[in-house]
Amino acid sequence: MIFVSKKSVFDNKKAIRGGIPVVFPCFGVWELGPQHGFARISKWSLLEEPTKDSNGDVKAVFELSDDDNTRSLWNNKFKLSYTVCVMSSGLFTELSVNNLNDSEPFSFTWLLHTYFAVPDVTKCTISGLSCLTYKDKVDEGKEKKEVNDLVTISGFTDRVYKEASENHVITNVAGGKTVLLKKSNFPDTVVWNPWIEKAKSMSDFGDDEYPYMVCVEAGYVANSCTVNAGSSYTSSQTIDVVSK
Ligand code: TA6
Repeated sequence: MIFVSKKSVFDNKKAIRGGIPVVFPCFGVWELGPQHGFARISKWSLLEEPTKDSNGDVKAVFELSDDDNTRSLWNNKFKLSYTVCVMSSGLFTELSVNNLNDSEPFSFTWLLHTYFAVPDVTKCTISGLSCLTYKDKVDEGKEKKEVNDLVTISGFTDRVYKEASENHVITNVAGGKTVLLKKSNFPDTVVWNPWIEKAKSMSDFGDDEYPYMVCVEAGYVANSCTVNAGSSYTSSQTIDVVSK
């Protein structure tokens, strides 16, 4: 169900080209540091040993706290935790951030950059975006309105949909399954496929891989989220296989 490029790099420097990278504290180009922020290229610690419950579901919790590097880019004290539950029915992932500053609030954008594996991206449909306003990043960032009930991919696609539905049904995922992406506290949804030319320009992505993936990304990205000192914020998504 989850795509990882055969050319992905695993050097703890470049983001993995696949899986569900954590985008924090900034989605997109960041004037203070690397695109999509530092979280996805940082070394996280395992907060809790993975546990298996009576249903056979496995849960692991990872943690990332501020350090000299993060503070040199984004001068805030924080603790980020990333909970991953692998269940027989699907996958639950949750992000929680604590503002550990003495008094200063901080603002951020964040997103789960989910790469879905698909047999043919042109045969996928994505619900829950109809009539929404989106930023079309392949057309000078113009604001457009989604006129289709179901979004399909037939070329280079990079759209930030604002105030999207909490539920997206994605068809033709991994062997033709239908999955339900349920979001909580992720108001926006990004849809991305690099298509032919962009795929060729990415050293960590095979030229022939674009038909076999689609990113449908739960995010809080159109506006920033502000958390006061001593407070926290949590967002999550669940991916359930709804039909084989
Ligand atoms: O989520 C879509 C996007 O923002 C695209 O603009 C594209 O840049 C993609 O993320 C991948 O970004 P990356 O920095 O991982 O190459």
